[in-house]
Amino acid sequence: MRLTCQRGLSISRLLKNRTIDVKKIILSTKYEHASPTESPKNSKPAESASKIKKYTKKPTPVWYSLNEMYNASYAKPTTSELNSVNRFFNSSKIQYEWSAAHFADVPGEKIKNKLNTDGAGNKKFHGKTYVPFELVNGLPEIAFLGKSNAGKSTLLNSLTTDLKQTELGEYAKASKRAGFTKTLNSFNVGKKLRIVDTPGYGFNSSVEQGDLTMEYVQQRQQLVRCFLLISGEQNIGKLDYQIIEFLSSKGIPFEIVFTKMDKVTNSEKFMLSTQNMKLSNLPGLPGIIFTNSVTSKNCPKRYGIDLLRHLIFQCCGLSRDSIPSHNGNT
Ligand SMILES: Nc1nc2c(ncn2[C@@H]2O[C@H](COP(=O)(O)OP(=O)(O)OP(=O)(O)O)[C@@H](O)[C@H]2O)c(=O)[nH]1
Ligand SMILES: [Mg+2]
Repeated sequence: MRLTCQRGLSISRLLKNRTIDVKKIILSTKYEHASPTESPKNSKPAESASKIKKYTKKPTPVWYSLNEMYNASYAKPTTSELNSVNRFFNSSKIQYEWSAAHFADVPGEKIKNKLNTDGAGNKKFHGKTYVPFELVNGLPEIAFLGKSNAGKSTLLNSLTTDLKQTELGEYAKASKRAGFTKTLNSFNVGKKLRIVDTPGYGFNSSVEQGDLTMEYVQQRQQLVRCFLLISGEQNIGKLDYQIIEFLSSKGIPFEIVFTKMDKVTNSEKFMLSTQNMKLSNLPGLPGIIFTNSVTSKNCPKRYGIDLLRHLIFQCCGLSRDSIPSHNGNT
């Protein structure tokens, strides 16, 4: 039976007996192999090799089927829904807005504190608090969390770059050097939502950066969902499990995104190893999306980005008719 449920709801009932038989699915997956001799229907046998190449269908990587497998509890987005969200992201103006090394530096937070408390830190106002709209500008925010070098900044660029392009925009600064992003960095997407890039945890990170991110995810009212990024090349690690535990214990909703799937050389092995991670039994039943932001011979397109865009839309409460705004605040 196919179960369809709303995101973010506690559905512990569903967690029981929710196992995925990866082996069975791998065996039943119909792989699309692009054969060099493959020719289109009605093509003439004498066609040149270069012409045949033009018609050759690009192979879909085997790991892509994981997207359907792990999100079977949710309604699969239709092609038209994916087209709508793609249109939104492709036509949105992306604007870098702010960086913050301390949570108090996040726009709206300092003034909220000042207006809310007297000098001794006691609550000054009870009930409704006045915070200037232009400082808070209540757009929904999503945050990218993950180990340093997991691909957070790159995924932000990938999401905001037209899928027809292989060269990514450079809104967020990415680097081969782990621990490159040191602050929270916010990007406005079409004046409808914000994506906040965070400093990675683990190698080359600092306690202060970790505290900053934790403070942000616990206190920021505008934050509607965290996205935990995990490199497919490295797979899920101890630190990732700690973050999952932390988010779950605080009741902070999150989704999981595997990045760098183009670097996974043995898809079958990867798929079998994800089965042991019990990802489908995680509290809150997060969506699990598998993506690549860099293209290669084995991954000629950026896969999973449209699914992630659709998930972000759902988390931000945006309808498929949402269009980017080019003036004003909304
Ligand atoms: N092959 C491949 N490389 C990727 C992908 N995503 C990111 N990278 C590379 O991984 C490296 C790290 O990417 P970043 O986006 O800077 O990683 P980050 O998580 O922001 O890292 P910190 O800022 O250090 O926390 C860069 O060299 C990227 O080009 C991907 O999907 N495929
Ligand atoms: Mg970064």
